Amino acid sequence: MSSSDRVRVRGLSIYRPIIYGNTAVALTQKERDSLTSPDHTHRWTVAVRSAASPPNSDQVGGADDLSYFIKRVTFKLHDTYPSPTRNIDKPPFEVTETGWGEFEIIIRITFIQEAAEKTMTLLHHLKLHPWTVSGEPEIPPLEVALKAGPVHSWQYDEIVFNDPFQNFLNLLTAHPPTPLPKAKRKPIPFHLANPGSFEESKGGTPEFHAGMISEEAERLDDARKKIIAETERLRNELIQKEAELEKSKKLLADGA
Ligand code: SLL
Repeated sequence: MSSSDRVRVRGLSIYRPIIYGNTAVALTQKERDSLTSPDHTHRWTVAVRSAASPPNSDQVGGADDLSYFIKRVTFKLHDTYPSPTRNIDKPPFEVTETGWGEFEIIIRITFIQEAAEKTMTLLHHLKLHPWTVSGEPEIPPLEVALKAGPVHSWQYDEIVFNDPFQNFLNLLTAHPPTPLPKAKRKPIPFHLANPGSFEESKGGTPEFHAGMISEEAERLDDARKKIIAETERLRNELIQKEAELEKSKKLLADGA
């Protein structure tokens, strides 16, 4: 390491796209019976991965090995699990378990020493049961869950490094992330909230793609327009009600 390596490159930001979340599958009755804890209903995997998915694979994300900048990922599971703090020091940064309940998982990312960065903490709600129309949790019967296939809950994020040290920057630029595909390449997975989609979505696996950025921007824009329209409507209603109030007050004063 030369002395210039320990210099921060001021004003520069560099980021790496990641995803974190889980995939869960319902266990068949036979699988349940073979477990040491027969009350467990699902097998799940919680992970931190690169955002791009490997080609021709059912895995969500994980095209790139992130160990060039991540040293350790700690998954803090529910206390009902033995040794609930799981330190993963080499890729894949994931934990696979069986269980019966959903809970919050604390995910801590420790960067390599050269990064000179603080640990990053993320929170993920372990999702076992299919997404529903109402958004209310609903536990479907086993046959329905088995037919529906894996449940996915993944969050995209970008880890931003500001004013990185020169040697860390060199390391990052030596490992450019696999770019996200421009558009959707795979059918979306089956969703209880979209039951019509079962046939067409067979084998569907979520995949993050660049188009999602503009889709999200559109959703935000629509929401913003709705809020403006609603604010306007409420403002008019308020003006009208105030006028009515004035009128009633006047009537009352005149009558008195
Ligand atoms: C619930 N608040 O009540 C949650 C807790 C805990 C889940 C869920 C495994 C336990 C074991 C397991 O699924 N814990 O190791 O047997 O829904």
